[in-house]
Amino acid sequence: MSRIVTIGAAQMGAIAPDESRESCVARMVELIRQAKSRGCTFVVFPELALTTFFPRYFEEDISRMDHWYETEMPGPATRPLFEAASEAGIGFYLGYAELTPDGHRFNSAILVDETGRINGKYRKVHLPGHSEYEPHRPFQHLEKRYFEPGDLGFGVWRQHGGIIGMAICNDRRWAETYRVMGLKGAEMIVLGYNTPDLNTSGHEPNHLRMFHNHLAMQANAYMNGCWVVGVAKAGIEDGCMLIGGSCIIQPSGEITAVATSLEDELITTAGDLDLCNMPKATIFNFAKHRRIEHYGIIASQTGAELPTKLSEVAE
Ligand code: CDV
Repeated sequence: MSRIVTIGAAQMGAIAPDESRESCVARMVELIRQAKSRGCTFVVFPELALTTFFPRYFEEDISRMDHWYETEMPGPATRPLFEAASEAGIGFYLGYAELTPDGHRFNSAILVDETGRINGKYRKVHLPGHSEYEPHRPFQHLEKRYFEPGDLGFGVWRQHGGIIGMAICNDRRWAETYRVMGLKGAEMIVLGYNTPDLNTSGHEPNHLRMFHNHLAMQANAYMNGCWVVGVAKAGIEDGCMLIGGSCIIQPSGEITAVATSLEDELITTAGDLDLCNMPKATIFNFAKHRRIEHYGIIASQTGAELPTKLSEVAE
């Protein structure tokens, strides 16, 4: 049986602070229409795809930010997306801000199957940025203020004849993200991102933002023998430039499609999940080659602990 999934990476251009959910959803429905006409069965949307990237705004009283979050999924504004996708027989990944009934806030994503059923949920684990106002920055990145670290771990789900895992933005820079899902058999890891073209934490030439974006996803696709689909919200949002560069990466680590604009843009690849088989059976056959007796500190220690002696050479 063929395991080809025609993947659509649905990059979105900027979302202005006053743009409504309905308008964002109408843009996504148009991308679903294009995806259908190009034979896609699965579409990936960005992180926080229903609103502007609101963690750039400081608010003392967090409850005054409630309007940026979804309290139900689908809700009245998002239901047309679910309907359009299921009518088209298309499954999708959608990133949004989640406010739970008991008051917890997460940067979340869902995996929806081709019938419109929510098959999986992920809550962002690696939250970047800071929790208090930092006046030296040209703009804020307050994810640590507005979200709790995800409490669901890195799940994978059977869908579209394969095994799909989810991540969100900053997660893509961490090898652990992919390896945990790789150890659960992930054949496709999908993620959305909002990445300013300026590093406000330290000096870094702007061109490195795109290089690191692709470097991390390509390397980890290769090292886990899986497809990786990374989808941007791009362009100038309220004066803040977000990189584009949405891409589809095959298990060799090579990019098969890349966005060329900073606007709403659909890129596609007919992705054969069986391309995962060879790397998973040979060079990255985890069961055969991993040496877990040497990996313990990866899961028990966060920061680096330096050697105490000047040189520690094994006898
Ligand atoms: N939304 C994000 O997680 N953005 C981060 C920051 C650090 C730019 C990113 O890793 O792209």
